[in-house]
Amino acid sequence: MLIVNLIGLLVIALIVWWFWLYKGETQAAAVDELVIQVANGSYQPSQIAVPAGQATTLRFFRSDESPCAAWLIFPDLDLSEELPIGESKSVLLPPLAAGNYPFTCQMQMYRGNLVVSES
Ligand SMILES: [Cu+2]
Repeated sequence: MLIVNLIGLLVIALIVWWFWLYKGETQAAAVDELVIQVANGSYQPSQIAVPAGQATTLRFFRSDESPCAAWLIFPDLDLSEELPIGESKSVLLPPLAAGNYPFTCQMQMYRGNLVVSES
């Protein structure tokens, strides 16, 4: 009985970690060359650094067939884009002020963060 409870707790901890705590690696590479992979329940990389005050294009490549992955949402920018499966999709972002702009799938299971900073 105790073992079962422990396993249950472990599974919960793992889920919490995966969906809310795990950040992935920060990607500082030039955004022009970056393709963000949408696969296996995550955006890779999930942390994207872009300069403030200039329009940016992000490229997303969705290989995940889960219907939930179909929509990319930037709640703070009032922006949502449909991502086709197996194609690269460019998403245009307006010039932004410095700050963090999270992006998610429809149900907020996939999470990423756009880090905008003054260069
Ligand atoms: Cu989702």
